[in-house]
Amino acid sequence: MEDMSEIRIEEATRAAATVASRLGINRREFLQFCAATATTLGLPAGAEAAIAEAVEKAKRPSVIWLHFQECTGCTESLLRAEHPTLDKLILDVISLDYHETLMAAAGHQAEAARKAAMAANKGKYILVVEGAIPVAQNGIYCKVGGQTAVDMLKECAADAAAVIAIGSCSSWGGMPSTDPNPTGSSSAADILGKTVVTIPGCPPNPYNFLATAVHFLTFGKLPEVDELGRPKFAYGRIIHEHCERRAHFDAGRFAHEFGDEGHRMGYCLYKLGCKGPETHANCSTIGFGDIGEASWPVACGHPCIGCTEKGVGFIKPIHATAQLKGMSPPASYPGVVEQQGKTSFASAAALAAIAGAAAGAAAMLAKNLGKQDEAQAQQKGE
Ligand code: FSX
Ligand code: SF4
Ligand code: F3S
Repeated sequence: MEDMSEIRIEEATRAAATVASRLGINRREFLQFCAATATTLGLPAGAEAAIAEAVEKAKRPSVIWLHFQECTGCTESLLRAEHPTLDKLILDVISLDYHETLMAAAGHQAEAARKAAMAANKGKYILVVEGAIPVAQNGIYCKVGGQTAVDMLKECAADAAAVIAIGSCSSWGGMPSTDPNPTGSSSAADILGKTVVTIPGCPPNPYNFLATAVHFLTFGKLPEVDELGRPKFAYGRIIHEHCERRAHFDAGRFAHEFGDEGHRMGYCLYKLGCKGPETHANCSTIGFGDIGEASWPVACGHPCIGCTEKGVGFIKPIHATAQLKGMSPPASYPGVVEQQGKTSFASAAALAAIAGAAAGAAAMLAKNLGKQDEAQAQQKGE
């Protein structure tokens, strides 16, 4: 066993050195990324070696990325990921052959690039769909290159190896489908008449997309999904289970108004309409936007609006109280002395991982553990 793990470590180290020099990043940073991705995916110890090797050797899958009714926040959030900088990594993990926001080409040139990429990778490319697809009045509310979104989606999906709907808009209609939905905004699955892999969130967490792409690269298939097409590693649990304010919920300590004493003390936001108890996502364990703790809505003092949950986000009134679904005790409780709701991201992520939650616990764990050490050292100094 020991020999095997030594071989794997050697392989991972060698692969990491190759990829790191290819990307112009440091090897340690790349290995941290592989380990964090493996943990995010809920894979057993040692899987980081397979990931490092896949990123080194596997042929990058061609990706055609379509934009329809949306705000481009999904792409924006991907561009803000920093582990290592996504622009380097994503372009090394996938071959982004068509992406209207990022490509330099425009007009006919862009359309020609899409058709060429589809023909060259027929049956093998991944189609990523960002934005809802309007169906009212024969789809005239969204056209690209003179083609309706409905027609373009069907054309591109016909020869795709897999379809991933990124963001709530393409996953289930999202913001554009808000009542009364005048354009008939629909999901990619509705248009294609089949379940597709969905990465909902408005915007979605970039690591959930990245981990899904790395899974495809490493294992040649997309990760296991729930009945709504959401990867279970990221959407298998409700936010409430690992929320840093959960101890306040269980103790009956709530904020009743924005700015009241309970709100200032970091109490539970349930009575302000937090939809954490009925929303499946890993926001509470992996945070958002690479800035460590306090980097997701609830930590910032805003109730979760359920942006990843069909039938909740943009559907239920923001301040209506959530339906308490599948209540279970949390895997861990924040310390009772942390009256201001300031559980560290690192400890929440580590505990979730230890509990075997496979809830996407550690995308930024290594980095934030570093921050945690710095903060503790500073506190001691003081
Ligand atoms: Fe939708 Fe993407 Fe919301 Fe925006 O483009 S999921 S509107 S954050 O970003 O599709
Ligand atoms: Fe956290 Fe919201 Fe649950 Fe309160 S209701 S514990 S703020 S997820
Ligand atoms: Fe969305 Fe709620 Fe997470 S609003 S980003 S699902 S905390």
